[in-house]
Amino acid sequence: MRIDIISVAPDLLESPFNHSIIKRAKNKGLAEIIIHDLREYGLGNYKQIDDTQFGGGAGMVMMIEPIANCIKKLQVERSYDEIIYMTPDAKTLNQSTANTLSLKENILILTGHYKGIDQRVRDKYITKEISIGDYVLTGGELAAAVLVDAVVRLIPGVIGDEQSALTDSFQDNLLSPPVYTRPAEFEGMKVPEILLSGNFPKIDDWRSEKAFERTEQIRPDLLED
Ligand code: 6GU
Repeated sequence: MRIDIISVAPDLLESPFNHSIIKRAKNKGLAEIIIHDLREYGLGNYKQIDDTQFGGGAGMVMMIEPIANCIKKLQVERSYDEIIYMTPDAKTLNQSTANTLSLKENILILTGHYKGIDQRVRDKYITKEISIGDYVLTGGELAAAVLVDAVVRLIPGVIGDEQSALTDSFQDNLLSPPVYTRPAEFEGMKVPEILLSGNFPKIDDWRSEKAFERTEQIRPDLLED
């Protein structure tokens, strides 16, 4: 999968993509992530990328021209399955969206700053808008890093143990059951007997039961649909 990201703060995106699983995905040639500095497409000597809002109001708005020029240039090289705008005023990212995106070939992600982007960018270029939760971040970069991490780890071959992406929390709309490792007893706290029993069908049942209990307690909304 090829992921292009347009950003006004490319530095923020360096580190998250050079660690662990994402790095492995890049090294194996399973994911290619390229960051484009929107400032390079800014207008005039000052490389302007934002301006005050028509109609008045606080906060600068990202202009359409630099973004349009950047997107058009990228579209000469490839056509994108999705052009995604990261913004808090969108539907929240969930596992199902991550699963769908992990099957795409080419994705372009636009990250916003300031008060947002000129609505005409959204109308003309954006095919999907994603928020990562009901709170506001300074910019879309960290949100884009979250999205890319959630998607890239699902690309077949990225995670060594094929099981593990499938048994994640949320993959079946349930939270994960509790997990334990050695020692079997720590300061009087014992690991549940069943996990030491070697009875794997029973262990599976126990895990399902605990996953359900945990979901019921913490995220009952997940059980509604
Ligand atoms: Cl995608 N962007 C910003 N700036 N804030 C957010 C967000 C995105 N998702 C949640 N909060």
